[in-house]
Amino acid sequence: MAGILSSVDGKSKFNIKNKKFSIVVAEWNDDITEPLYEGAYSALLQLGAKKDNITRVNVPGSFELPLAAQREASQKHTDAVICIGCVIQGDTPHFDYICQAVSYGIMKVGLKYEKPVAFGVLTTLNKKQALERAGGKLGNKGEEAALTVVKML
Ligand code: RBF
Repeated sequence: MAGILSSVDGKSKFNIKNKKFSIVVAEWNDDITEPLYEGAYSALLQLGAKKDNITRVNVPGSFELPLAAQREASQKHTDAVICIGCVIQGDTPHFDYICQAVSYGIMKVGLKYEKPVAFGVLTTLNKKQALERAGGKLGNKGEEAALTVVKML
């Protein structure tokens, strides 16, 4: 896989084979969130995580990410959570409400449980910007979210 992982200097510096990850994925805009999930999942494997230690949880939309992330983070065995979503601006102010609630909610979960909880949520003005960040010319932000929690661990 090209992208940010190629800039990691020797992945063996991460010893995460016993770490347990949850990836929470919003189904809204799933043409974007699926490649983001794939990016996060394969990045974890490349960095040394074991398949059996990666759990996937789906939620309807990004607004539901904090609750599911909280449920995951509260499990004693969970070491880190990656939240995946894509909010695209429309004609009404819903974009601002959703983005603010989701970013704040996800941050609170990490602080409450003192575990890395990554914000792998695209907040874009249009679909083109989202595609560029979900495996397009600007990389895959799911992959970056996975690398972030591994570094935090
Ligand atoms: N969820 C997303 O993950 N991305 C979106 O772009 C998005 N747009 C929405 C636009 C409107 C007008 C509404 C009402 C919801 C939208 N949602 C979106 C869903 C939202 O995250 C949540 O699932 C629902 O509001 C139900 O709580």
